[in-house]
Amino acid sequence: NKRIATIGDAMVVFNPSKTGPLRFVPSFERAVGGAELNFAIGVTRLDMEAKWISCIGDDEFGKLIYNFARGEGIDVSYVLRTPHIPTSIYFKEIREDGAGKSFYYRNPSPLLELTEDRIDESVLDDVDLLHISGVYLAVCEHNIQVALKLIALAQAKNIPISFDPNLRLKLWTIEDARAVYEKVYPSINLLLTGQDEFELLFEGRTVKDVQESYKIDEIIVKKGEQGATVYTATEHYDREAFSIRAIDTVGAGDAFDAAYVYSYLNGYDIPERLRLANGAGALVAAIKGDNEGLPFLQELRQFIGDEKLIER
Ligand code: ADP
Ligand code: KDG
Repeated sequence: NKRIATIGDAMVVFNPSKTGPLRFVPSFERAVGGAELNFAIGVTRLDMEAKWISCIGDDEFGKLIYNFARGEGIDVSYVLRTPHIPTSIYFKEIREDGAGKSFYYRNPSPLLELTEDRIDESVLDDVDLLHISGVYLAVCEHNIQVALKLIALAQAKNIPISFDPNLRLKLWTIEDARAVYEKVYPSINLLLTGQDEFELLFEGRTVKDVQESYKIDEIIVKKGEQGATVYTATEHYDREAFSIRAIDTVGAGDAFDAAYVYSYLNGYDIPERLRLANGAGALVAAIKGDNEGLPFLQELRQFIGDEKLIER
């Protein structure tokens, strides 16, 4: 099986019991989230192996997250615990159309304790792809140094790198994000970005221009209910989304990334990767929660119509 590594914060998520402004929501359901952990769950459910590098609080919520990640079959041998900083949490607001808004309680994040010197050179020894997301880069200042170390290690071992900017303007400014991402783009093979995010980050530059300046093999633009487009140096491929009723779109992008990376590492052609990735994104958007909808391989195949679902 192929194996990926990723690094990032995880949080206890409080999902609202009803839609609308948070101040009118009286109760919440506790779940677990965090962009990179969602990604790790996504690839694991698709029969790959995932190493999730992190640091969580040595508290009740940290124990919950640790057990949850283990339960999903993720390699947690690089998950540190700190008694000094509480595990991050966030509350989610959901609009009628399924769009979500996050209210974070994650500053400081336990990732403050995961410094560069705690990353062992061997961490990527058995890994086929490194996935970095912008949430990680935003959470603590030193994370950029840690990420650059991992990126350098990956490059030295010829391991492909995927990057999702996952721009969170509640965590930092667009200027800070742009400056940090500039350091990452030249090293990556896959850029998995939302359409509006691409426009915010690159301010009117074309995909072709961005692709050529940083020599990115594939730029994958996610377009919500419009599906997604992949740009290579010479071609582009467009694919419609699957039709669903969106309940909670938070996490759809991570699901898309997981299925895209899965099919990329397994040698599928681009149209097929798009089909699987759109399918995974739709399945997460169709139910409440950041990662509950992440499909197992067979569920994904059934949803996109490759396998027949017999239920009686
Ligand atoms: P991000 O969370 O990164 O901004 P999107 O919201 O574009 O990403 O969602 C990622 C992918 O999930 C989309 O490209 C699409 O495949 C799927 N998706 C998201 N929202 C919907 C929806 N309303 N209907 C169908 N598919 C969706
Ligand atoms: O992509 C989904 C994540 O954004 C969510 O699970 C948690 O907002 C989150 C974050 O910052 O990681």
